[in-house]
Amino acid sequence: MAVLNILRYPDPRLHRVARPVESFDDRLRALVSDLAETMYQAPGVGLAATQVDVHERVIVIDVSDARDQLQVFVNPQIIESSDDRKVYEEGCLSVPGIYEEVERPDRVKVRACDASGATFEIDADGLLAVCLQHEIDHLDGRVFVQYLSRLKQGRIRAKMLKVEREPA
Ligand code: GNR
Ligand code: NI
Repeated sequence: MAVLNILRYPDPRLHRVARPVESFDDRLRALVSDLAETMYQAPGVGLAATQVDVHERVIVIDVSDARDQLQVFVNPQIIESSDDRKVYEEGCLSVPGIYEEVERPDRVKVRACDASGATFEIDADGLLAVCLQHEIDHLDGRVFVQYLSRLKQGRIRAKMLKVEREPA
């Protein structure tokens, strides 16, 4: 188990497209365990492997209040999205301190595998639906700030580069 370093926007590695997992082995289970530990320590409600510079299609999510309902999604795919859309104020561990409204489909159906390779489907709404879309975007190299205006993206980029230069 290890807490991994989380890449920060505008790191270009956040824009790599992750490849599908092919082997459901101990290495994958170790990655899932490290992602979960990193997410809980942050703390965050979700984490995509891309954020820790591992470009494989693996996500962990826990939207429970007690932080005891870990959900693992390997090779997740959105197979249905609602026409209804909803605005949610999103944040991201890779863009610390920035919270902005993003509009997305309100409900999604996702097909994925668990850490042992068994396929399952889930109908998600609320925060889970937001989080699944936010995390799958990470696997496709997209960060939520890319949904904002060019002006806001520029301001966020400048702020992140400034913070990066300041000592902790
Ligand atoms: O911890 C997180 N909170 C959050 C809040 C609103 C919408 C999305 C998220 S995901 C984020 C963790 C993260 O950056 N995952 O990639
Ligand atoms: Ni994020």
